[in-house]
Amino acid sequence: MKEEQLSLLLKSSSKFPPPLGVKLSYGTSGFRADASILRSTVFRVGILAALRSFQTKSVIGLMITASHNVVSDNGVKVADPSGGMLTQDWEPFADSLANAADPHHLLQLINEIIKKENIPLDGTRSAEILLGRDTRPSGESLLEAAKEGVSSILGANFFDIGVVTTPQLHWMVRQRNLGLKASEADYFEQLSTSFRCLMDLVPNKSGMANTSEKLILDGANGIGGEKLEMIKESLGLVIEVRNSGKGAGVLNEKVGADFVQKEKILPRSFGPNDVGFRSAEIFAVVWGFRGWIKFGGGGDRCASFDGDADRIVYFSVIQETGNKINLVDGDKILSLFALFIKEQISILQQGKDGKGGSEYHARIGVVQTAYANGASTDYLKRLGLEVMFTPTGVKYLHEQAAAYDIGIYFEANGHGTVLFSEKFLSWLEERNHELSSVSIGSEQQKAALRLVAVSKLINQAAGDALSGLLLVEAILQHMGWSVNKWSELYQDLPSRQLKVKVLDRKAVVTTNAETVAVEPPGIQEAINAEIAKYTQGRSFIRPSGTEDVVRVYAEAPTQEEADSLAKSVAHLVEGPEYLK
Ligand code: G16
Repeated sequence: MKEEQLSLLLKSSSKFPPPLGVKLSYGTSGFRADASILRSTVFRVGILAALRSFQTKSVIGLMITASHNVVSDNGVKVADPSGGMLTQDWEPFADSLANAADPHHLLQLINEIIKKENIPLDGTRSAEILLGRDTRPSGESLLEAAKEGVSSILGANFFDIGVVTTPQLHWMVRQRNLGLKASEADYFEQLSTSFRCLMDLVPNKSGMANTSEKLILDGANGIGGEKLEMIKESLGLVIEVRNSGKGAGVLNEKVGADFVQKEKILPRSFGPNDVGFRSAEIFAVVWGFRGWIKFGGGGDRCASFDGDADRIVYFSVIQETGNKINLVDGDKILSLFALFIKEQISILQQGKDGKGGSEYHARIGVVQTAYANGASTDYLKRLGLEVMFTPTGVKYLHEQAAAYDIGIYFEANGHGTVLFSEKFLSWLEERNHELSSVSIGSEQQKAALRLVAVSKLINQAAGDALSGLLLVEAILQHMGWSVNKWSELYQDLPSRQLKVKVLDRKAVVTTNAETVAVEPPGIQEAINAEIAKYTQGRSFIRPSGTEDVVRVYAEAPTQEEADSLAKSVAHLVEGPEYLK
């Protein structure tokens, strides 16, 4: 390392002392903690991102967000050249840099990374880092720390893209590295063009009763609602955004996808006096149709984003029960996408007529985690799909999904996307081209066009609530389905999720895609004994990688049983016997 570089690093890092007595680790989705202790971590991740950019000779992303966490938390994560999450090989570097005790130790670690990864810091190249942040008040000062981190590596430059959704940052990194247009306007343009293309291909538009009704979005008081407002005029949909972040509401507080999915109740601003169910009742009286609302003909179509708009769930209001909802979670979004894509592929293959083009049997794979509702997995298997399981964290699901021609992954919490392989896309383009010369306007050509549009609409870099919402909307139109009709694809098994605060969540170690706890000793046997009290019960525990808690999940034939199984397993976790 040159003298100039050494002294620059020593000088800048002395301005960012690490918090005393805190050990941070690059968790499920980067570093997350109370924002007040994160300046040094973000500064050091800025350095890491610059090194990664030099090593890969590509644009790298750095996002300041704590996504679904409380507003006082913040976090930082890195987007790799593909636009996906930082390669897991580099996570240990992130951990060691974040926890270096002083500037000299930090320098030593940086030197080790440079040597190990053969990083050319010879002044002949430059590096570029895209910096984004969500709406958290702590974001601005942390962004300054990131800028200092990047700038303390000679030749590294940052480009501040401002307040964006996390998936926008991932998308922009991918586009930049593919040499494609990468501004926010380009992102909106790609989404709205591909969405409108899918809408133009909707069969028999006259039957679309419910999906032409208003969609009400809960923006979690974060950035997603604001971005949807910016694009909605170009979509031809009627959308009302609530919890947009412009009012008095607090980010993620009793609002947003995480709250709605875990609590299964209405978010704030969606109570009986807010949501349109009074108008639905008036409608019902006029037409003499009260039962129509209850049994799936109507009800409001609502969706919730999380704070940085990388997750989405849908719901409708259950009319009789105050704040209860009919939740349509990530598993059902996955099922809807899988059903639609499978249908288009089979139309396309039926049309294989030997008039040019090669046979191509697209391999469709579905990836879930242990949180996936058992009924969703059964449904997907009944569709004839290959279902894989990984630990929690889109970094794991994304990697698995990328092994297929079409890989569809979703966590039950609404985080996911659909990946298309380059090989499949080239075949699709070719097939589309052939069809446009031999059978223009045929069902096969429409199926090919739909699949091309889906691949452009759905974010290829990361789970994206905005693009996910538009794909759901287009498919509901295509099917002529209401949310309630969609929800009837299968009946969820009752489930319950709880969080337990313990002294050291890392004392829980799991295996088998997090379904078995191997540590602390004896706890899995105790969990098994609780499960055995129920016919067809299922439960597991795992340490969260984003919050300081152990998560408990339980599934059982009735809600009461799921609640009681979750409660007894939570007791094991919080009791003195296993985790002190
Ligand atoms: C992040 C990850 C998700 C994960 C979630 C919860 O989401 O990207 O894959 O499901 O955290 O993780 P854990 O249970 O380990 O706390 P987000 O939306 O918070 O970025």
